[in-house]
Amino acid sequence: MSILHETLINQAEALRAKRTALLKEHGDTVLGSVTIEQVLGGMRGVPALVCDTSSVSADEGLRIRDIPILELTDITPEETFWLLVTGTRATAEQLAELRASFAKYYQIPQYVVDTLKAMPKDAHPMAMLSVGLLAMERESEFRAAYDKGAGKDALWQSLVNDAVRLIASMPGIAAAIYRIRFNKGDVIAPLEGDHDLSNNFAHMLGVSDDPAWKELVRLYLVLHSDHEGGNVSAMTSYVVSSALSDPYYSVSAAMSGLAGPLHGLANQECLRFIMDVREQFNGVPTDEQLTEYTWSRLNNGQVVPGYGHAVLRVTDPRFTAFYDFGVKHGLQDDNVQIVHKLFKLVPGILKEHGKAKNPWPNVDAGSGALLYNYGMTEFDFYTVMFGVSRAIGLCSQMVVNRMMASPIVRPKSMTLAELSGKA
Ligand code: HAX
Repeated sequence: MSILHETLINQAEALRAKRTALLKEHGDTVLGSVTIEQVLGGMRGVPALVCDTSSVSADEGLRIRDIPILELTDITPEETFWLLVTGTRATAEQLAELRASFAKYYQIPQYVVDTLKAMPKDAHPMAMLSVGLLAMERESEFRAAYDKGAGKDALWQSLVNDAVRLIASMPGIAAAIYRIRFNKGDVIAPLEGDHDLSNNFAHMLGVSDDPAWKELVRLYLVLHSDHEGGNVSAMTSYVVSSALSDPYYSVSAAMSGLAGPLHGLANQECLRFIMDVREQFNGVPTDEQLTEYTWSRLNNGQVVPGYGHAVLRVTDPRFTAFYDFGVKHGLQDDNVQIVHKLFKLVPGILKEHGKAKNPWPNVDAGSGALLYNYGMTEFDFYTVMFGVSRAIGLCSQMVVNRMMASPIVRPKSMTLAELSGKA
């Protein structure tokens, strides 16, 4: 049994006991009411999910296990996973074992690479990511344990093994997609030994040897890892895994949600927007030019990518972390300058426009310009980078929910006629 299993074993019992006690003593406590606007409006603000790994408040943004994300910008993906799934900061011994467990799975099965190579040359990298994960489903220990009749309360243990393998395989799948889809040459083998996940990912991508690039990959993997339970990708994996589908199915489904332009694909759209601005003005526009450009976009019924959020009402702290990274490394290229100029101008424009509830930048507003700066210029790939990171949070949420023995999700839908009858 791994140190991670040992750490979680007591927590699993405590979590189940807490859930049972809450149900028994407070099961009929009313949390709020649901309006027709919420039913018709994407369930905004309906308190209907449990997520212990992280929380997002309107006025501060992401906290992982109650620690503000801006206090975690120096940690590794391994430390992030440990913190998300256990709620504690890992010791050196715990981290060493986790890193070694990940390293065992950096090499992905050849059949996954062959499957990716067999896909159409113009397949979207996110479609390839979902397919790559589904191809690996046969490796699931969770499904094997279920098939062998493992009891409901024990299933989380094989889920932990799947989580470790899936998280460790994501960089290999993603890097293979990058190299195959963008004709970058052979797929690069992982580093020998138990290098940490982000170093290994940076190596397998083969984009740059710059230490700052490695630092950016690490930061990227930490910042996108989790964003509570109500966003499209997290909720998708929550629902799918509640049917006891294994993590390969659940994360693959979540990646299909992340591929949407209003969710993870926004980072690709953001850079496209920035490049359009650069092309239109042959470089960095003046404030007046950028203001006019943004207004014409809004008047055309288009959104400003990278701005607005369903929950946040302040600048996303993850945007701040990327912004600070650019400043720390003295990045000054046109794209970075346009990101800075948009940050100065867009909130005022969106406020005046009066539609968006949140005029401030979200995580996607600046990340693409940084990736581009270090030589990852294929922005169709950016959401895959996001997906590698998000798998860490999705798997953590899945493990915690399974430890709690959460039941299948089954809310009630209503017809429009039934809703009208309530009006
Ligand atoms: N530009 C222009 N209009 C915007 C806007 C923006 N950036 N953000 C919101 N609005 C508009 C909405 O389209 C909506 O218009 P309608 O009433 O005509 O439908 C109105 O303002 C109210 O929307 P909201 O309540 O403020 O925002 P939502 O919760 O409905 O949507 C979104 C949140 C993030 C989808 C939205 O702000 C948006 O489309 N932003 C641009 C795309 C983007 O950056 N997405 C990434 C989000 C972060 C993320 O999940 N990453 O994975």
